[in-house]
Amino acid sequence: RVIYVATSNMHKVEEINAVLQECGYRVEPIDAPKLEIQGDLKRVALYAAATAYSIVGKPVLVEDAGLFIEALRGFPGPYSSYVYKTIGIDGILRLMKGVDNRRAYFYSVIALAYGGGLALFEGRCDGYIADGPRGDKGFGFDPIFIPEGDNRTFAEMDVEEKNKYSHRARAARALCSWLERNQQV
Ligand code: ITT
Ligand code: NA
Repeated sequence: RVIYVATSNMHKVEEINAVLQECGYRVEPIDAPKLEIQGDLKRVALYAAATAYSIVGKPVLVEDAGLFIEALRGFPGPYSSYVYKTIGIDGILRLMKGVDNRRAYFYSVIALAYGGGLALFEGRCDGYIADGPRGDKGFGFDPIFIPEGDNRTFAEMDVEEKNKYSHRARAARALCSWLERNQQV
């Protein structure tokens, strides 16, 4: 069974599919506009999913995520996409220079729009900002994020390993168990 996903990020598609195959679904990217409004992740995802559903008329999901750094009071948070494209990993490392508290978390919301309405799923992964970038897998801030319980960065892990910890995999697992109980999607 197929659920569409409004995203331009193929890493997300791969990560979500690795989880959804366990409940007999897969996502397929469509190029419905995921309006790049920024702000509260839940509201952005719900709004984008509803908009995409009004265009495609079939079950569609939107995943929105961000990196929240404790010492920076949650920055870049909902602005992660913009911050990644502007100051990037180097900029974050500069802001964190000499900062002892390296605690951070990734947070993901998945909004699903279907004939029955909207559903929302969340996942969180706690961890630390590395002292420098390591690894070349994954995307975004993966080279500087170390999940709790490991000492490698996400960029040093394969998709299956990252999915043991990641915010997105946790949200996708919540979606999976919901799908198993809601066969109308
Ligand atoms: P969409 O097309 O789905 O919007 P995106 O890459 O812009 O893809 P988001 O807006 O959800 O994704 O994510 C905002 C930023 O947060 C993203 O550009 C990354 O820099 C960062 N990010 C989110 N999830 C991440 C992950 O699993 N690993 C590393 N960085 C991540
Ligand atoms: Na985005």
